Amino acid sequence: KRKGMIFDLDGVIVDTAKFHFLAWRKLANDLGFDFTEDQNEQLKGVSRVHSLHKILKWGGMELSEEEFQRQMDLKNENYLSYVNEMDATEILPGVTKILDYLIGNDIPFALGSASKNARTILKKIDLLEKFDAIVDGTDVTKAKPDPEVFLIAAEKLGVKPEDSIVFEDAVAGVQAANRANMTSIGIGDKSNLGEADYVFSDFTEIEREFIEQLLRK
Ligand code: B16
Ligand code: MG
Repeated sequence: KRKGMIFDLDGVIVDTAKFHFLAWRKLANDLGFDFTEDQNEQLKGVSRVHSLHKILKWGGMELSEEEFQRQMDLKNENYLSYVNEMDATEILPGVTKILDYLIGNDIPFALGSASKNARTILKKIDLLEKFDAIVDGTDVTKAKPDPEVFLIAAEKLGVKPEDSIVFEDAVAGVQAANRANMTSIGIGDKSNLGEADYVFSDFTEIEREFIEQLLRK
């Protein structure tokens, strides 16, 4: 049976969440309020527009449409200044090994990310050419937990949803994978990723036997 794998980007392949946090926090601070790292958890996997809506709510603020757009652009510029400094050393532990295993065994894999900067980031870390398909924030109309991003990715890989395996660090992403009828693998903390079919703290915890077993199913 032909199986395929779909990887989220932020929090799975690289930890760009720290850069998003710095950039969103600067935006909040410039507007005169602050938010915590705990609150930042709620921004993971969430689109840029939705993130700003949430943050403004925390600060009890409203912006005109024009100012909203301006703040979003400023945040992105600031975020990209961090991204610009990235290189392949930022790839999270265990990721390269699994990608090389998939390539060596002719198992197709895609990126399924909410980020509009996904291609820029993949280029910085030298992974752009390795993926068989890339689906990101520029390709979708509905944000996670809507399954759209993963359904398009599976289609591009030529695999059925039920034969797709998704790696996700965000609750919304795990929900999207489940709604797509895919196997969901949470990367992170069991306490928030309980809805996933399997949870691992990071890729170094995933044994080759586990992957082989998933592929045989
Ligand atoms: P951008 P993922 C998501 O990436 C991030 O987790 C989320 O924090 C961010 O707001 C979203 O991308 C949009 O990113 O502003 O670059 O378009 O986890 O789906 O890879
Ligand atoms: Mg993520």
